[in-house]
Amino acid sequence: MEDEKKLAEFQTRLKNGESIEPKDWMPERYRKQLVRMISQHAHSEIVGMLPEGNWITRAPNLRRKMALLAKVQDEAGHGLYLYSAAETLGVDRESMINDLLSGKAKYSSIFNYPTLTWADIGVIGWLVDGAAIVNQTMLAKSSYGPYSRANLRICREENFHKKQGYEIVATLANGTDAQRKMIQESVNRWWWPSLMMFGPTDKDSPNSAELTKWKVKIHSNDDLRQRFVDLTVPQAKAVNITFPDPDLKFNEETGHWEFGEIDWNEFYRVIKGYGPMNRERMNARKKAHEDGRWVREAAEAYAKKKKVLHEN
Ligand code: FAQ
Repeated sequence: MEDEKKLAEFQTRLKNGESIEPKDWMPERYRKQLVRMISQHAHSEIVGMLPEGNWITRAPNLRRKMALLAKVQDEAGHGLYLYSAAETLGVDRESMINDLLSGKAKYSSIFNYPTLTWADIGVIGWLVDGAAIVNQTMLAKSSYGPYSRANLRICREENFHKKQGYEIVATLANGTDAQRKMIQESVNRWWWPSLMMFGPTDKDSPNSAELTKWKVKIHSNDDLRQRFVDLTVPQAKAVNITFPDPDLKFNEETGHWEFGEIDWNEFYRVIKGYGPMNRERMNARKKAHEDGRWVREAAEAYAKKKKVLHEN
């Protein structure tokens, strides 16, 4: 009876657009879903440093190198805001990281593709950060306070990331024949995986109904994907880039760009761990975690010593 009353109050708060804060009562499923989603989002930011980090030493000039370094560091910061947001739900960071390293927790499919040329750095900023902004602008309005505030800040930084990416794309697209070829080839590889970032179609998305009910998601996977396509096609046209989709066409009646069928077999293969770079990404994270062990141990020993001194 008590819980039913609390649940009704909780639903009224959501209906009134109130934000839920860490010490407020919340249904266990709400807490669980948020921990799953926020921790996966945090892991994505951290693993997402790897494909671009791969090009820091090979950036074509100092200006590009400074921007890329700043971007990759921002992604680390996003991971940290998000782990902190998840910790407010009573889960500790070590267990979240163990879940990532054991393969129990997911991270975004997009980071399991390789960065083969410098053009990929432009395309990641433009398409991957572009897709992330569409998704995270919605999440900045989600019902859980710490998660919505983290996304607000993340989106401000992702906007800079997108601009630096699009500037690289525009420069290459207006460059030599070889540069134009390189950028188009990169877009051809990243377009479909970028569309997969929004998750399965609405009819195949098991978590959406619950997340929508709790106002964590405000728009569906398909609606956000469509919004991304509508925003991105004119940006491609402005720099004479095409997308590898013969079915892409503007529907005058709906005002939307229609697009072809996504290869869902590829999506499920990648999220099950069999994408082109899953193994490399996990090995790199495991090594980084192992290399940082001494820092964690030193910090723990320091905290313990401080506690003993304080108690005496
Ligand atoms: N990749 O029922 P749904 C970034 C999983 S940040 C891998 O629809 P949901 C910034 C899903 O987890 C990018 N797995 O799930 C950056 C679920 O599995 P589970 C990350 C995916 O939660 C830029 C199952 O499929 N952003 O890029 C994917 O309602 C550049 C069924 O799916 C976020 O994480 C996928 N693409 O919707 C960083 C945003 N899609 O857990 C560095 C927060 C679905 O039941 C460089 N997350 N799955 O075993 C979300 O908005 C949602 O969680 C979705 C999935 C939309 C990702």
